[in-house]
Amino acid sequence: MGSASDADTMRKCAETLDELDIGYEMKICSAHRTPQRAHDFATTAAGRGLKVIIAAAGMSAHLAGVMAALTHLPVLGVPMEGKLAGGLDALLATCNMPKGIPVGTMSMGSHGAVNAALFAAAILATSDKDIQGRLIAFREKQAAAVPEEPPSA
Ligand code: RP5
Repeated sequence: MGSASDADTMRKCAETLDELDIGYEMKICSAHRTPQRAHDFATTAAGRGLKVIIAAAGMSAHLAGVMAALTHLPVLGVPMEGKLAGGLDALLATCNMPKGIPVGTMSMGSHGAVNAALFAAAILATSDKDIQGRLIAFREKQAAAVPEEPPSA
């Protein structure tokens, strides 16, 4: 994530990864304020065994794009909600990548944080049957928790 101020939102991502029993590391590395740290994180990620990078940033959100430029690993971007048009700036900065360097952009804020974990799980599930099983179980549990009838007024 780009800032400590993103942590509350990205804890939703961590909680979802915990539920799926998927290991992760959480770091603050800003494309703007700590560019060397962001560079080092991305360039060492594959060698350290990471499989997917989830990059959360707000405002002029370059973190996911910078990560994607520096590693062949799949990068999922989570735009943080913000004061300018609710965070539309971060959404556009994260998703509108030039061809050649893709970022899989999630929805904004906590919805995107949870979906990033689920999308990462889906990527990992293509080559890991245990994760696939846990992801399917998660989806079944989620479906079972949705009532068929709306609450009475
Ligand atoms: C971005 O700027 C961060 O990802 C954060 O969402 C936003 C604001 O950062 P702070 O000023 O709260 O540290 O780099």
